Amino acid sequence: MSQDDEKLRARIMDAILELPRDQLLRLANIIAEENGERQLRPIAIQGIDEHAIPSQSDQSQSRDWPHAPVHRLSDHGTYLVTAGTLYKQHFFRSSERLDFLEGKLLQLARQYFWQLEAWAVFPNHYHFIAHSQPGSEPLNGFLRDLHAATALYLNRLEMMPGRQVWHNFWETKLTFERSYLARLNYVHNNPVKHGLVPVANQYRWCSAAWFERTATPAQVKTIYSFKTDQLRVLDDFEVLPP
Ligand code: NI
Repeated sequence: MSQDDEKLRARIMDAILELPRDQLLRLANIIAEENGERQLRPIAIQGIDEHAIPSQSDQSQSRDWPHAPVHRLSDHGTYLVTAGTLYKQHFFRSSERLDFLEGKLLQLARQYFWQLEAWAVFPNHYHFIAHSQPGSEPLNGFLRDLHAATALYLNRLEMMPGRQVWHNFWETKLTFERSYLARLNYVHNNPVKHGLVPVANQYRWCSAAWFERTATPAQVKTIYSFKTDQLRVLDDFEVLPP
Protein backbone atom coordinates (compact mmCIF):
# COMPACT_ATOMS: atom_id res chain seq x y z
CA MET A 1 0.00 0.00 0.00
CA SER A 2 1.35 3.41 -0.91
CA GLN A 3 1.83 6.21 1.62
CA ASP A 4 -1.03 8.12 0.05
CA ASP A 5 -3.30 5.11 0.48
CA GLU A 6 -2.23 4.82 4.12
CA LYS A 7 -3.00 8.47 4.75
CA LEU A 8 -6.34 8.23 2.99
CA ARG A 9 -7.24 5.13 4.98
CA ALA A 10 -6.37 6.85 8.26
CA ARG A 11 -8.41 9.93 7.30
CA ILE A 12 -11.41 7.81 6.36
CA MET A 13 -11.19 5.85 9.61
CA ASP A 14 -11.13 9.09 11.59
CA ALA A 15 -14.12 10.35 9.62
CA ILE A 16 -16.04 7.12 10.29
CA LEU A 17 -15.50 7.51 14.03
CA GLU A 18 -17.28 10.87 13.89
CA LEU A 19 -20.31 9.74 11.83
CA PRO A 20 -23.79 9.93 13.33
CA ARG A 21 -25.72 6.65 13.46
CA ASP A 22 -27.86 7.19 10.35
CA GLN A 23 -24.85 7.91 8.15
CA LEU A 24 -22.97 5.00 9.67
CA LEU A 25 -25.81 2.63 8.70
CA ARG A 26 -25.81 4.04 5.16
CA LEU A 27 -22.08 3.50 4.92
CA ALA A 28 -22.41 -0.08 6.22
CA ASN A 29 -24.91 -0.70 3.43
CA ILE A 30 -22.64 0.77 0.78
CA ILE A 31 -19.69 -1.35 1.89
CA ALA A 32 -21.83 -4.49 1.99
CA GLU A 33 -23.06 -3.80 -1.54
CA GLU A 34 -19.61 -2.95 -2.88
CA ASN A 35 -18.29 -6.24 -1.59
CA GLY A 36 -21.29 -8.17 -2.86
CA GLU A 37 -21.92 -9.28 0.70
CA ARG A 38 -25.61 -8.67 0.96
CA GLN A 39 -25.90 -11.38 3.56
CA LEU A 40 -23.54 -9.44 5.79
CA ARG A 41 -25.63 -6.33 5.76
CA PRO A 42 -27.92 -7.23 8.67
CA ILE A 43 -24.86 -8.26 10.69
CA ALA A 44 -23.19 -4.96 9.97
CA ILE A 45 -26.27 -3.13 11.13
CA GLN A 46 -27.00 -5.30 14.13
CA GLY A 47 -23.38 -5.04 15.11
CA ILE A 48 -23.66 -1.31 15.58
CA ASP A 49 -24.57 -0.68 19.17
CA GLU A 50 -25.52 2.92 19.71
CA HIS A 51 -24.01 2.88 23.18
CA ALA A 52 -20.73 1.58 21.83
CA ILE A 53 -20.30 4.54 19.51
CA PRO A 54 -18.12 7.06 21.31
CA SER A 55 -19.64 10.48 21.72
CA GLN A 56 -17.65 13.69 21.66
CA SER A 57 -18.28 14.20 25.36
CA ASP A 58 -17.09 10.77 26.39
CA GLN A 59 -13.37 11.46 26.58
CA SER A 60 -12.24 8.04 27.70
CA GLN A 61 -14.08 6.33 24.82
CA SER A 62 -13.18 8.78 22.09
CA ARG A 63 -9.41 8.60 22.59
CA ASP A 64 -7.26 8.07 19.52
CA TRP A 65 -5.67 4.99 21.03
CA PRO A 66 -2.48 4.04 19.17
CA HIS A 67 -2.10 0.70 17.44
CA ALA A 68 -0.82 -2.14 19.59
CA PRO A 69 2.73 -1.56 20.82
CA VAL A 70 5.52 -2.97 18.66
CA HIS A 71 8.38 -3.11 21.19
CA ARG A 72 11.15 -2.73 18.67
CA LEU A 73 13.15 0.21 17.50
CA SER A 74 12.00 1.80 14.27
CA ASP A 75 14.37 1.93 11.30
CA HIS A 76 13.18 5.49 10.88
CA GLY A 77 14.01 6.55 14.44
CA THR A 78 12.51 6.04 17.88
CA TYR A 79 12.51 8.99 20.26
CA LEU A 80 11.97 9.78 23.90
CA VAL A 81 10.51 13.26 24.21
CA THR A 82 10.08 15.31 27.38
CA ALA A 83 8.50 18.75 27.53
CA GLY A 84 7.86 21.01 30.50
CA THR A 85 5.70 24.04 31.12
CA LEU A 86 7.22 27.47 31.65
CA TYR A 87 8.79 27.59 35.15
CA LYS A 88 7.25 24.14 35.68
CA GLN A 89 3.92 25.73 36.49
CA HIS A 90 0.99 23.36 37.02
CA PHE A 91 -0.99 24.74 34.11
CA PHE A 92 -2.80 21.46 33.41
CA ARG A 93 -3.89 20.74 36.97
CA SER A 94 -7.42 19.38 36.45
CA SER A 95 -8.94 16.27 34.94
CA GLU A 96 -10.43 18.25 32.09
CA ARG A 97 -7.12 19.89 31.19
CA LEU A 98 -5.19 16.64 31.40
CA ASP A 99 -7.83 14.99 29.22
CA PHE A 100 -7.33 17.72 26.65
CA LEU A 101 -3.53 17.53 26.69
CA GLU A 102 -3.44 13.73 26.50
CA GLY A 103 -6.19 13.65 23.87
CA LYS A 104 -4.33 16.16 21.71
CA LEU A 105 -1.10 14.20 22.02
CA LEU A 106 -2.82 10.98 20.89
CA GLN A 107 -4.75 12.72 18.12
CA LEU A 108 -1.78 14.56 16.63
CA ALA A 109 0.52 11.54 16.91
CA ARG A 110 -1.96 9.61 14.79
CA GLN A 111 -2.46 12.49 12.38
CA TYR A 112 1.28 13.04 11.92
CA PHE A 113 2.14 9.32 11.68
CA TRP A 114 4.09 8.96 14.89
CA GLN A 115 3.40 5.63 16.53
CA LEU A 116 3.17 6.15 20.27
CA GLU A 117 4.60 3.38 22.39
CA ALA A 118 4.43 4.94 25.87
CA TRP A 119 3.31 8.26 27.32
CA ALA A 120 2.68 10.01 30.63
CA VAL A 121 1.01 13.41 30.92
CA PHE A 122 1.13 15.60 34.05
CA PRO A 123 0.03 19.09 35.08
CA ASN A 124 3.50 20.53 34.36
CA HIS A 125 5.27 18.14 31.96
CA TYR A 126 4.92 15.07 29.80
CA HIS A 127 7.02 12.28 28.35
CA PHE A 128 6.42 10.02 25.42
CA ILE A 129 8.23 7.43 23.34
CA ALA A 130 7.25 7.21 19.70
CA HIS A 131 8.41 5.65 16.46
CA SER A 132 8.87 7.63 13.32
CA GLN A 133 7.40 5.94 10.25
CA PRO A 134 7.55 6.47 6.51
CA GLY A 135 5.54 9.61 5.91
CA SER A 136 5.86 10.93 9.49
CA GLU A 137 5.85 14.69 9.85
CA PRO A 138 9.10 15.99 11.38
CA LEU A 139 9.07 15.83 15.19
CA ASN A 140 9.51 19.61 15.48
CA GLY A 141 6.30 20.25 13.54
CA PHE A 142 4.35 17.68 15.55
CA LEU A 143 5.45 19.21 18.86
CA ARG A 144 4.99 22.78 17.66
CA ASP A 145 1.37 22.02 16.79
CA LEU A 146 0.78 20.10 20.02
CA HIS A 147 2.11 23.01 22.08
CA ALA A 148 0.25 25.63 20.06
CA ALA A 149 -3.10 23.81 20.34
CA THR A 150 -2.79 23.12 24.06
CA ALA A 151 -1.55 26.64 24.87
CA LEU A 152 -4.44 28.15 22.91
CA TYR A 153 -6.94 25.97 24.78
CA LEU A 154 -5.48 26.89 28.16
CA ASN A 155 -5.14 30.59 27.44
CA ARG A 156 -8.73 30.78 26.25
CA LEU A 157 -9.91 29.08 29.43
CA GLU A 158 -8.01 31.55 31.57
CA MET A 159 -8.43 34.53 29.27
CA MET A 160 -4.69 35.01 28.94
CA PRO A 161 -4.19 35.41 25.21
CA GLY A 162 -0.63 34.96 23.97
CA ARG A 163 0.77 33.76 27.29
CA GLN A 164 3.71 31.36 26.97
CA VAL A 165 2.73 27.95 28.33
CA TRP A 166 5.50 25.59 27.24
CA HIS A 167 9.13 26.09 28.13
CA ASN A 168 10.94 23.69 25.85
CA PHE A 169 11.22 20.10 24.79
CA TRP A 170 14.06 17.59 24.80
CA GLU A 171 14.33 14.66 22.47
CA THR A 172 16.60 11.64 22.70
CA LYS A 173 16.97 9.22 19.85
CA LEU A 174 16.93 5.68 21.22
CA THR A 175 19.29 3.35 19.42
CA PHE A 176 19.96 0.46 21.80
CA GLU A 177 17.31 -2.14 22.42
CA ARG A 178 17.91 -2.43 26.15
CA SER A 179 17.98 1.29 26.83
CA TYR A 180 14.81 1.63 24.75
CA LEU A 181 12.96 -1.09 26.67
CA ALA A 182 14.09 0.33 30.02
CA ARG A 183 12.81 3.76 29.00
CA LEU A 184 9.48 2.29 27.97
CA ASN A 185 9.17 0.97 31.52
CA TYR A 186 10.25 4.36 32.84
CA VAL A 187 7.53 6.24 30.94
CA HIS A 188 4.72 3.74 31.57
CA ASN A 189 5.48 3.91 35.30
CA ASN A 190 6.31 7.61 35.57
CA PRO A 191 3.18 8.43 37.65
CA VAL A 192 4.55 6.11 40.36
CA LYS A 193 7.96 7.84 40.30
CA HIS A 194 6.20 11.17 40.78
CA GLY A 195 4.32 9.76 43.77
CA LEU A 196 0.83 10.15 42.31
CA VAL A 197 -0.36 6.53 42.45
CA PRO A 198 0.94 3.26 43.92
CA VAL A 199 0.41 1.43 40.60
CA ALA A 200 0.75 3.14 37.21
CA ASN A 201 -2.43 1.68 35.71
CA GLN A 202 -4.40 3.67 38.30
CA TYR A 203 -3.25 6.92 36.72
CA ARG A 204 -5.60 7.97 33.94
CA TRP A 205 -3.24 10.02 31.81
CA CYS A 206 -0.49 7.55 31.05
CA SER A 207 -0.08 4.50 28.83
CA ALA A 208 0.19 1.81 31.54
CA ALA A 209 -3.45 0.65 31.42
CA TRP A 210 -3.47 0.72 27.60
CA PHE A 211 -0.17 -1.18 27.48
CA GLU A 212 -1.40 -3.85 29.89
CA ARG A 213 -4.57 -4.18 27.84
CA THR A 214 -2.92 -4.45 24.41
CA ALA A 215 0.38 -6.28 25.03
CA THR A 216 0.68 -9.93 26.00
CA PRO A 217 1.19 -10.77 29.69
CA ALA A 218 4.73 -11.96 28.85
CA GLN A 219 5.57 -8.64 27.16
CA VAL A 220 4.19 -6.68 30.10
CA LYS A 221 6.19 -8.77 32.54
CA THR A 222 9.40 -8.38 30.51
CA ILE A 223 9.17 -4.64 30.10
CA TYR A 224 8.12 -3.99 33.70
CA SER A 225 11.16 -5.97 34.87
CA PHE A 226 13.68 -3.51 33.37
CA LYS A 227 15.53 -1.52 36.00
CA THR A 228 14.91 2.21 35.76
CA ASP A 229 16.61 3.69 38.82
CA GLN A 230 19.92 4.23 37.03
CA LEU A 231 18.43 5.82 33.92
CA ARG A 232 19.34 9.38 33.18
CA VAL A 233 16.08 10.92 32.04
CA LEU A 234 15.41 14.61 32.28
CA ASP A 235 12.63 14.52 34.85
CA ASP A 236 13.25 16.85 37.82
CA PHE A 237 9.63 17.89 38.13
CA GLU A 238 7.75 18.16 41.41
CA VAL A 239 4.24 17.11 40.47
CA LEU A 240 1.14 18.08 42.43
CA PRO A 241 -1.81 15.70 42.06
CA PRO A 242 -4.36 16.82 39.45
NI1 NI B 1 8.15 12.82 34.69
